[in-house]
Amino acid sequence: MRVLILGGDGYLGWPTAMNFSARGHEVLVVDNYLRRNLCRKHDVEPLFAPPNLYERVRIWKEVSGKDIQVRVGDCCDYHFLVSLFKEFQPESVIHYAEQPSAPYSMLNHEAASLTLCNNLQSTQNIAWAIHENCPECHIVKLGTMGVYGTPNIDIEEGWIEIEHKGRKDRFLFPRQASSFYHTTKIQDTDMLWFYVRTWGIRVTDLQQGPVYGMETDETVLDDRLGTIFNYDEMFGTVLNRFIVQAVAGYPLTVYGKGGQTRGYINIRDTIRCIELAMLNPPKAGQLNIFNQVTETFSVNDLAEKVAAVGRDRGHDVQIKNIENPRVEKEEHYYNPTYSGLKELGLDPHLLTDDVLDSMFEVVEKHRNNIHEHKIFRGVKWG
Ligand code: USQ
Repeated sequence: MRVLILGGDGYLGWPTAMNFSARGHEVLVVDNYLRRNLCRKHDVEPLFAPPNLYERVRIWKEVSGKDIQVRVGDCCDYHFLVSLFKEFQPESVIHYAEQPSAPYSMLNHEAASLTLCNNLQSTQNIAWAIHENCPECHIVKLGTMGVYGTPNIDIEEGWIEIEHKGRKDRFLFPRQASSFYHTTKIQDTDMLWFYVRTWGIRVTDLQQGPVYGMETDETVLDDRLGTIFNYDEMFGTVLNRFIVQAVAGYPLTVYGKGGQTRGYINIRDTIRCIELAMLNPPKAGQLNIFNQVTETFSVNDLAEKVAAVGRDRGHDVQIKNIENPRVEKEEHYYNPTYSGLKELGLDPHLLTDDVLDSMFEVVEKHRNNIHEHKIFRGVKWG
């Protein structure tokens, strides 16, 4: 397939680009380096500095013999985006081009506004670019499980049938996010659902849980092909952070009681899910929603697993419950459905001690790059 990957420089975007290229898809990656720039601005650079996108594709060509095309630009610039659709005529567009951090979105007014404008304008532009240029093109948008919040009922895969006063209808499952970033992900789903109903475009929304890991079949081919790996409070996800903290001898930062439960997924499975979604597009005028997680854990479960493997590897791992900077339930019911992607063929990589060991190995190799001041700054929701 001809695949346009928007946000192709990011934690998930670059490994997706290499994987799709390796599997024979024709890939164009686009990015405006927003993530890199925000990391630089806020002094939270990743564990190792990846080469720029042009350099990344040169290294990929050297290693694999395959081409990936690159454009550097902003998806919020409609003329730029339209030029990509006209020139490349993608069959699928993978939409990763959003500001992905919940804490960043709660930092201050400027950060909240950037999150709002970037996430909604990019999504709006993609819908219009498709409507006006490639109406058959399938949008695969990365959503988030966080849109559902932590309701006291089972979470369905996107939709719920409601019977009210003797009549029935099917609606999007109720959403009530616990950060402003997550709220923009509710809004972009609503926007796409409107355009699906109105224009008959094709969209898949993948409600993904926090991702962990840094190794895929392609990143392991050459150190220079590694993905952006953040361990700071704003751009690092919890399990990735805990591994770095364990290696640095920094007590694992469990927020509050640590009973917060989420659905997690290995980065390898993320990429597979994106491809499965892409290869199984909805009909025109249909919105597919999948819950993209493979197992659920509480923060306490993750801390204990990391501590056990870390101690076996000789690290002095401590766990510390610290005051929760976020406003979220610390003890709650959590039972999401996540069968759709398995039915399409996902064979999950679960969180085993071997997986944790291999994450430790990579982080230990870069231990001299860990800066403790980046680990916790306490961005408060309140
Ligand atoms: N947490 C801790 N200690 C930490 C960091 C996090 O206890 O040092 C807790 C958080 O309070 C939260 C849980 O761990 O309850 C997960 O936090 P996270 O930072 O790993 O994930 P989150 O902020 O929810 O966001 C991440 C990605 C986001 C994605 C989302 C999926 O940054 O892009 O959309 O995971 S989900 O959480 O399902 O909404």
